[in-house]
Amino acid sequence: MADTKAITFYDLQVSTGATISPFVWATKFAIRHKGFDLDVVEGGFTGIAERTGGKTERLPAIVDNGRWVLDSWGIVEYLDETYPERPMLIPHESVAVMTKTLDAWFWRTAVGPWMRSYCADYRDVCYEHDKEYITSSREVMLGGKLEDLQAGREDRLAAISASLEPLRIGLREHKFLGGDEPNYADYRIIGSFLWLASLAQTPPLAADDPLRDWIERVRDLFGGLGQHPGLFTLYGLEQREGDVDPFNRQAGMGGIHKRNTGPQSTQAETQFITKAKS
Ligand SMILES: N[C@@H](CCC(=O)N[C@@H](CS)C(=O)NCC(=O)O)C(=O)O
Repeated sequence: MADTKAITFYDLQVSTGATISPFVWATKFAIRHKGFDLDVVEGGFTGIAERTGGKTERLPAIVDNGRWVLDSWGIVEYLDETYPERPMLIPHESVAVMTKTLDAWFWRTAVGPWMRSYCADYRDVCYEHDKEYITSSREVMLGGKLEDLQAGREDRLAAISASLEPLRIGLREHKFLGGDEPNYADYRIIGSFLWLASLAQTPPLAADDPLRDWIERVRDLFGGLGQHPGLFTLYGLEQREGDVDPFNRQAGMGGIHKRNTGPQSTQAETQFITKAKS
């Protein structure tokens, strides 16, 4: 690789020093994927506009060769367009479509429900000077008091985890969402898991969750970029009597996951589904 220069990176952190935002996490991984170091400008939620000289109220933002680039997706497009000779984040337009689809599903299925289950933790882990702003802005965003929304989360966490089965199925046969090598889809989803790890004071996933392999594999990339000591553990969700299984323990998979190699491979299923007739 030509050079290992650093890109100026505006971070969004909590009191442990860990990054919080899924967008910011995904962008950290994206910059390292392109082979650049991060020249981090630290800070929390309040004062983003002042820190960036009025350039933005939202993070991430980067400055590369004097050029400001805003927005996580905008930064990825910029990096691939400006440095096509370096490993691509979005090697084909189909990866953009699939990544946006997967990310939208993941937010609806997991990030939203987790946000409502951890919103008081989210506020509590912020810097003291951010807490007032985070309380008032997130209460408007979520439509209620943070403590009230978070209450009873133990009754919801197993079901949120269980709803991630499509991701488990996809990763059962592949090392990364990008295949043998990670791409931006991996960084987008790990960004949301690391957002959760930055604040979740009760683990959201079971200790033996099959997703753990992929999560830790991605966290370990780039010298352990996703292993910041301020992060809380994601594993250790307690299963109580009557809780749904937090993941599917029967590895049965049909549809595109079960290869049709001729009648021999479908015989048992055919016998089963036609047994009423015989
Ligand atoms: N479309 C933007 C969204 C960025 C965004 O919403 N960032 C949030 C952090 S998750 C932020 O900067 N929030 C500051 C605030 O809440 O005041 C992107 O992809 O970068």
